[in-house]
Amino acid sequence: MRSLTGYILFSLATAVLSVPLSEVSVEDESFAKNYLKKFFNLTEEEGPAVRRGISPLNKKLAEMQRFFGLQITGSLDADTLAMMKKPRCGVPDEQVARFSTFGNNPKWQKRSLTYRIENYTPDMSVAEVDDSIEKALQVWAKVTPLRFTRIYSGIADIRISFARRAHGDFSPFDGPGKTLAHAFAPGTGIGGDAHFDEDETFTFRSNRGVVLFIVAAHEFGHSLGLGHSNVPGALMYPTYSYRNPDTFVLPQDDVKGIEYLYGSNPGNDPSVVDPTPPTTPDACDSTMVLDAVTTLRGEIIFFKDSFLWRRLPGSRTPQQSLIRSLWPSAPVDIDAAYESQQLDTVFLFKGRKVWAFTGNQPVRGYPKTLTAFGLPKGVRKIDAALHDVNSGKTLFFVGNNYFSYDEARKTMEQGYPRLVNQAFTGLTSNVTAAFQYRGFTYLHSGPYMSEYDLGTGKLNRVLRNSYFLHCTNL
Ligand code: 0DY
Ligand code: ZN
Ligand code: ZN
Repeated sequence: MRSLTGYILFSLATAVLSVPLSEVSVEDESFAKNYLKKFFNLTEEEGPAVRRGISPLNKKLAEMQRFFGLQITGSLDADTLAMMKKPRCGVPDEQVARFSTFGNNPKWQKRSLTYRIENYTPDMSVAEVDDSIEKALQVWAKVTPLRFTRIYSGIADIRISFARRAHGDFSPFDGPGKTLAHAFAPGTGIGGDAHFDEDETFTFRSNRGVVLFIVAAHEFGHSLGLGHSNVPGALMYPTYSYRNPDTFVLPQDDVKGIEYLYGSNPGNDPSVVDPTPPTTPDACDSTMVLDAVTTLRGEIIFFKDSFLWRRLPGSRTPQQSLIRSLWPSAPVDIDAAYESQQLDTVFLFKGRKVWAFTGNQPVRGYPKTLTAFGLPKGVRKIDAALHDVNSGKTLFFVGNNYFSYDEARKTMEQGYPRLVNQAFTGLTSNVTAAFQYRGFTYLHSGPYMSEYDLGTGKLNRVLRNSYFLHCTNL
């Protein structure tokens, strides 16, 4: 069996499973489990591996060890634990977990590969399937020396098919949801092949169902030798999230992964290639300027580009994910955000538009425009929004000014805008994000964050983003 799990099983069979977890302290064991849950998608699910006596934990340990180039033992040994405890910023760049390849780095030994579409899904037209597959292969061809030729008969390197449930490769599909597709690492026979779960609803570009182009591009990453990446936003991240196929650009992490295997595209003139590949913002970057910050039911949420970090009340380490995975209909690159605890609603601002969500449900009637909040028509965007729990007022920052919105009366207060500098001392540039937490008010300007006590009007101290948004341990 040469499936994804097959590779892991194969390497485990040759590995020593001698150091049992019981020799490790209970704290270390649960630390390791949490680490694997967070970064390597460890779940408690049953699978073929469980029946063979290899637990999901051992499997994930092996995966992680491969990631970091440690000895693959599948057990929690000292080296592995030490790697888990290394702060991410202290790790040399080469060792930061990101893209991965399979066990012995299988890759194609030729640059010209053939593919064949063996059957079609009834969900889409033939032309749409052909186009999605072709474009998905081009995603990789663009950044490598690899070239793909379609064949209509005979045995192709990459055989593409749609199937449901058991389909002859010992990795049956699971009905709608969960596994959407799988693919085999480079090799002869089934190697390189990509299978799509016919129980999914595939689409060409709508955000209902799953976009075949995106899933296929991910699967072909496997067909070419890439494993999963733990960088949120990477195409090879283990979970699907909707992206617009018309504007898709292969993220930086995936470019690095595939170039590591095959080198870059010799025909690419660096000045005419795509816009710089999208990168995932790094909490460890002390110069990062956040787009917005808000609370949400006791959590703090930090926004940057298409990403957010959630800082849960009990935990010091924020979790990064895509904005879309929390709110599929939300915008990216937002300007401002705030939470109204009374309405149990979070408002997101971008340009003249305002979105509203209660929990992860969109609120009916939104998106609205800024004028719905009583802001003058001339305001094209706001820089930040701050909800003051004590007064029930929400401040909207626009340039040097701010407005004050009365949440209870749903009107803008008289006598505004006022100058930001008159109410908040010590700010040297515009407010870029704002929020309240545990009675204090935080105004970001650039990478700095000023802590105010609104009761006394006093500036307490100037901090960095990292005060709340800790650099994650990886
Ligand atoms: N296939 O490549 C997968 O990763 C399987 C799981 C694997 C253990 C066989 C899979 O279908 N995972 C789902 C997936 O969508 C997970 C999910 O979100 N339901 N993977 C493909 C995918 C497609 C597009 C991932 C990304 C983008 N990032
Ligand atoms: Zn299959
Ligand atoms: Zn995958």
